[in-house]
Formats: sequence, C-alpha cells, structure tokens
Amino acid sequence: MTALDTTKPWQDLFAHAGRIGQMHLRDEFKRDPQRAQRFTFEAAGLLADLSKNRITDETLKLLCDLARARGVEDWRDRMFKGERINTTENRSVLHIALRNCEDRPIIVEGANVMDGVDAVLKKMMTFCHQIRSGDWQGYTGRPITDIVNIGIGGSDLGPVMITEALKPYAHKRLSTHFISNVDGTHAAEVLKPLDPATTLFIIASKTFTTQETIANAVTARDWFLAKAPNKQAVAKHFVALSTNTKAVAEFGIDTENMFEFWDWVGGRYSLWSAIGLSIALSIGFEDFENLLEGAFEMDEHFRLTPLERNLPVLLALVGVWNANIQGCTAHAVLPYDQYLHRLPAYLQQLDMESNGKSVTREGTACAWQTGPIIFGEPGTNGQHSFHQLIHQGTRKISCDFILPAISHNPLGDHHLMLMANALAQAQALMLGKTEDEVRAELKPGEESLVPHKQFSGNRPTTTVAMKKLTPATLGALIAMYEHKVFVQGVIWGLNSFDQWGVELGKQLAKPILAELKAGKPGDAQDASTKAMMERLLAWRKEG
Ligand code: G6Q
Repeated sequence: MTALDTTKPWQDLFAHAGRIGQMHLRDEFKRDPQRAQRFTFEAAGLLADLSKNRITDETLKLLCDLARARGVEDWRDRMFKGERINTTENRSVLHIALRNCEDRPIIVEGANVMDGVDAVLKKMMTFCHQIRSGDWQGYTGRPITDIVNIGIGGSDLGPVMITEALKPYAHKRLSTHFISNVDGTHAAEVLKPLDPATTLFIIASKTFTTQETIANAVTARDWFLAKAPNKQAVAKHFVALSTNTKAVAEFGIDTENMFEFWDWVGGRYSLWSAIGLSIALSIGFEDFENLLEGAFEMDEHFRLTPLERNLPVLLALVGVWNANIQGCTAHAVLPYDQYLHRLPAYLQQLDMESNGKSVTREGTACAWQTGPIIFGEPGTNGQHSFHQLIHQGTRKISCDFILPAISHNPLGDHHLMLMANALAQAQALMLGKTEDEVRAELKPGEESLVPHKQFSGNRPTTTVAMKKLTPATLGALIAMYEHKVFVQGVIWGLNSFDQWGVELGKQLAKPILAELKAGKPGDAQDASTKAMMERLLAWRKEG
C-alpha cells in the first residue's frame, strides 16, 4: 500500500489545516448556531458530539476522502467476510461473529463459524443457569457464592471492566473476583476471604501457556486441594476457557468443563466469547445476550452506514486529525460514571496493543505517528488531578467524555452534579478564558495572576452520551471503540490484530527467572541487569 504521507488526501489535510490556521472553536460556535447539531451523530443508543473538535465540513470531507483512499470500506468488508486480515499470524479477525445475532453465515475454510459460536453460547447458557440457580453445588453440597476468573491481558481486562460496569445487574449471591498479576499478593489477597467449598475458578487463557495465568491457576488449585476432600472435587470447582484442549486436560480440568473459542478471536477482542463466562455468570445469560446485541447493533451500523455518518469511522478520523495533524500527543478517556472505572485501562490495551506499532503491514517504517497514548480516570476524580495539564499544559491532549443521562443510583443531586461537571469540563476546554475575562474578575493588586488564570481553550473533545449504562449500550460502546481502533489502524497502514511487541520481555524473563532461582546472575546478562539482580538477591539473602 502507498505510504500514507505520500498520498494526496493526507497532503490535502495538512494544506487544509494550514488554511483553517488558528480557528477558535469559540468563534465557530458563534458563527454557526447549528454547529452542535451538524457534528452530532447517533447509532445503537449512543450519541457522539464531535462539534468541540477543530473541524469544519471540509475537514470531514477530506477525512472521508482519506478513509476511502486507504481502503477502509474494503478492509471492513474483508474483516466481516472472515478473510485472514491478521497477516502476520495468518488469521481471520472475527470477534464480530461472536455477536452476529442474526446468525448470518460466516464461512471460514468451507465451514460456517456460527455453528461453533452457537454451540458454545448454548453451553454457557446451561452452565449459567446451573450456577445462578444453585443447582450446581460444590463439594459440600452448597451452591457457589464466589467466582474467581484467573487470566491476564485480554483474558482479564474485558471481563473485569464489564463486570464492574454492570454491577447493578449482578446476581445477589455471586461475587466475582479477578486474579491476573503474577505478583503472589494478587492471589493471596483475593483468596484470603474465600471458602473453597463455595468458590468456582475460571481459568481463562486462550493459549493455556501464559506463565502468569498458569502460575496463578496452580496456586489456586493447591489452595483448593489443601481444604477439599479429594482431587475429584476439582471437577465441581474448576472450569477452563481456552482454545487449547490438550493443555487444559494436562492441567487436570475435565474437558467437559472447558468452554472453547478459536484462534480467530484475538485476546483483546475476546470478552464476547467464552472468555466472557464470568460476565455471563454475574449478570445472567439474558443480559450477556443483551450485551452482544448492543455490540451487534453497532457492528451493523459500522458495516452498512456510509462513512460520512458512520460513528466508529468518524471517531477514528477525528482521532487521526487530532493526533497526526493537530499535534495532540495523548488521548484521555474520561467516563463520567463510576461503574466505568476500568474502561480507561481496558481501552489502553485495546488501542495501544492494537496500534502501538511502527511498521506497516508490509514491514516498512511508518514516517507518521501511529497509536496515541491512552490514559484516563472517571470524572469527577480526574478533575482534581491530571485535568490541570489538559487545560493549561504545553501538550495538546484530546479527550472523550462518556456520559449517561440516568444513574443506577439516583442519590439526591449527585447525578446532576456529575453531569454538570462533565459538561463544564468540555465547555472550559472549548471556550477557555481570555485575558479580558480574567482581568474583569481580578481584585486590585492581582495583576501578576493574569497569565496564570488564562485558558487558551480550543482543546478538542468529543462527548459520547447515552440514556443509561445498560448491557446493550455498553456492548455498543465497546464495539464502537473496537471499530474505531481498527479504522485508525487501516489509515496508518497497520495490522491492528497482532502484538509482537509483548514477546521480547516474555522471552528474556525465562533465563532471568532461572538465574534468580539459582541465586546468581548469568554471565550473559548485561551489566545493568546483572547489577540490579545482584542487589535484589543480596537483599533477599539478608531477609
Ligand atoms: C491480547 C493479547 C494478550 C493476551 C494475554 C493472555 O490481545 O494477546 O493480552 O490476551 O497475553 O493470553 P492467554 O489468553 O493466551 O493467556
């Protein structure tokens, strides 16, 4: 594919940016009272207001030209058809099949993948009903009260984020816990209050070879067997989510208790698959289906809507405009909903693992910026922390505000206060505060404060609003971000579905672990690593 920076639409966008120059959003809203309406788009219960980005009609037109020139529609259609668009791993990318609620056939290697998807969903449904009704009993005959998902990365972040986000829908008897970190503290603290007789462990690992997950699973099994009457009890308390039947059996989990998925489900796109079992157990299978349906609605919107009104496409394009052409150095995700407190962490993986690359699909170096730095916290907490830098720092940072209109916990005026703060932050970032406005508020003798109290404004934000955070709107929200990331990858010429960058550290950890166990750094270690190992080992010896 042609290098992005040599394409005409790319160069046209830079020329256009030069033409709009210092255009200030404050003036644009005065000039055009319909601006908010013109740049607001809706799909699948979500509304995205793009009007507080430094865009004009021409910007969007040029961005859509760019998307067409980069083949966004073609790549999208190839993904939906099941083509092997993950070229470095030679795999299809079919998380959309997991929520293909109309059962449109998707043929890969002559077989309809929907048959397998439906069979696993059915198995998950039966299991959910057994656990939630209390029919499934532990080794003392008592129903399960605690579910512990052991997994990491894509086998953890989605389930954690969604079970937290959908807590109002959770089963009253069931508490859901997550162990991901290989730091023994994580397992120790999670297991401390639990009773093995009423605990179900879900070992979630696509490969079933991930060092951290297997170590935590072994620790959980030892903890369980220290109390359980015999090894047979494992069958009632351990299930596996994996593509690797052999390794699951070797670990000692009955493959009857294994929920399968497939290599065409990428780790960070897997919450919709069997990896979502902890979600389904917590919120119930019907609401898990509502989550899938919300995502499906967004998929259909993405698949069928012209680029000019296509929400994930527009979010992606405006993101490219902000990052590559307007010079934003990071992107903040700011959910004004405490239930979404793990969304920034989830989107960090989705975005930074997908598009944190510096070579194109063809292996040539990118001469343009690719995936942005993603960070965030729920509002209003972030306002009392890093928002300062977004308002007055030297770096330009774009933001997504995520805002439901109705709270699950209508306490007094709390939700109105929350909404007022979200709206005020977006307003402040857009309007800023001029020197004249600052002077008008100053008391005599405060002249020196003028530069400190000024805000440039004109900082780009998008507000994604919804009526209420439900399984369906959350499904749509996540699918929207998945497709946004994919479209940006296509624009930048990347394969968004591999993650070779995580490999090197994994490889190097193996010899280091062996040497730490032996109590002596190997001669092959570099001097810096060796010195640190010696110091750490010395401290451990001292005790
Ligand atoms: C996600 C990544 C990565 C993966 C974990 C866990 O896209 O591939 O985060 O999900 O490394 O892998 P397993 O599920 O194989 O244990």
